[in-house]
Amino acid sequence: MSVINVSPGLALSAQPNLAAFAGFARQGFNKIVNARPDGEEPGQPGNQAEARASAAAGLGYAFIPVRSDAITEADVRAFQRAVLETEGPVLAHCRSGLRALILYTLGEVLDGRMARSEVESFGRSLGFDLAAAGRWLDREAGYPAKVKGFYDQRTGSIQYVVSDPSSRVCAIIDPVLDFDEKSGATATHHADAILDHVAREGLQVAWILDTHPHADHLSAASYLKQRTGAPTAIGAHVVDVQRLWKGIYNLSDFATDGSQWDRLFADGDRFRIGNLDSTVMFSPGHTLASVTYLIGNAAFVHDTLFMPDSGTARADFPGGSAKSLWSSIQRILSLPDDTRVFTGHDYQPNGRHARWESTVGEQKSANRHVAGVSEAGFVLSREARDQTLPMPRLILHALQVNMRGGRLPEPEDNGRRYLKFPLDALGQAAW
Ligand SMILES: N[C@@H](CCC(=O)N[C@@H](CS)C(=O)NCC(=O)O)C(=O)O
Ligand SMILES: [Fe+2]
Repeated sequence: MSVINVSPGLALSAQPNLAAFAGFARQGFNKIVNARPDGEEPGQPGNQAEARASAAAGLGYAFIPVRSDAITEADVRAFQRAVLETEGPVLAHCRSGLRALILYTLGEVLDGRMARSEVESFGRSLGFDLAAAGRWLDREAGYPAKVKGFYDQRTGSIQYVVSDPSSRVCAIIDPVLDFDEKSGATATHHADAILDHVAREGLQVAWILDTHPHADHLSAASYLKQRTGAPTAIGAHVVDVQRLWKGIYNLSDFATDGSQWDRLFADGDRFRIGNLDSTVMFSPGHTLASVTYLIGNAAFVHDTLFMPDSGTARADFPGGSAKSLWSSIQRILSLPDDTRVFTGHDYQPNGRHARWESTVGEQKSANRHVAGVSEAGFVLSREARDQTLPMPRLILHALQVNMRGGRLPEPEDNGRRYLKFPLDALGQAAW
């Protein structure tokens, strides 16, 4: 098996046989990176077998599967981390080695260590055609909105900073307030990482947006408003969610008028992020109040569609509806095929790295819950699957904070804040 050295920390090969893994360890490699989706051709060993062969050979292993026509920045960063985290060289492969080299090269250009003009000749020097990497860079450079995703491993949530490169104005979407339910501790590590990014890039925050009142994590909207002074916003139907949960929590003096946010968006409302035009689409189903933000050619769809290999969000929370979710998804899929789709969660199916960006075209052709499925079929399978899902770990913690726009409950007379839990209210336990 021929191995091509790319940098001191990285070498490439074509698809290796499992029998070669022990030899790689003897040659001094520390980790295998498999950049190839399973099932591309008969006889391909696949993720699980490669993970086992790596472990048996004493090698680390990372699964970063990509298709060369659907590479995203998350793939590039995951590949960089897999190499950087490893002391000693990594051997990366796909079918021919090309996709692994594309991932490496894109990271070098994004980080300014290689010029765009050097990409093709760098590829030729190693015997590869990197035209696809060049096309990726040119396409990204032409997008009206610049999107940076921040993944929260604890909750599988993706938070976004979306900015207008011409004015350096940005919006923050769905920021997470860290919460450890075992100790009751709150923290702002993720929100502060977003603020660091904003400061490093010289951005001005114009909006702090939530797509819906989250049921699985606390929103950092209120904290970020305190830190930046930017207005907060959410979908106007949040008032229906407030009414519903005010009852569940038995809160007597809680205002259910949405006054906890600076702006409530109705379907079709428009707003600006610098020179970027943004439109709000009402997208109910996962919750009563969910919205999609369409910013430039980027749709922030949160918990409607997940990545094509994951499918769709659940629709069984109080106020949820699989039928409404289907309609909302169809509306998203009626956007132009090249619309970029940014999802709100990724639960890393099959042990792959976290990914969050796709296109309407990819979703239409490959979403495992939606492509080639009828409305009736979707509703049936969505409802059946939802019956098997336990409630999110933090649903009772999260809603009472998120229906207050991400504010924690007021402190009691000892200065401490407390959460409150209704017992036997949701009726969906997984014993
Ligand atoms: N295990 C997670 C599940 C969170 C969850 O239910 N996520 C929602 C979005 S808020 C979902 O749609 N999940 C789909 C699924 O788990 O298949 C937790 O406990 O937090
Ligand atoms: Fe959600």
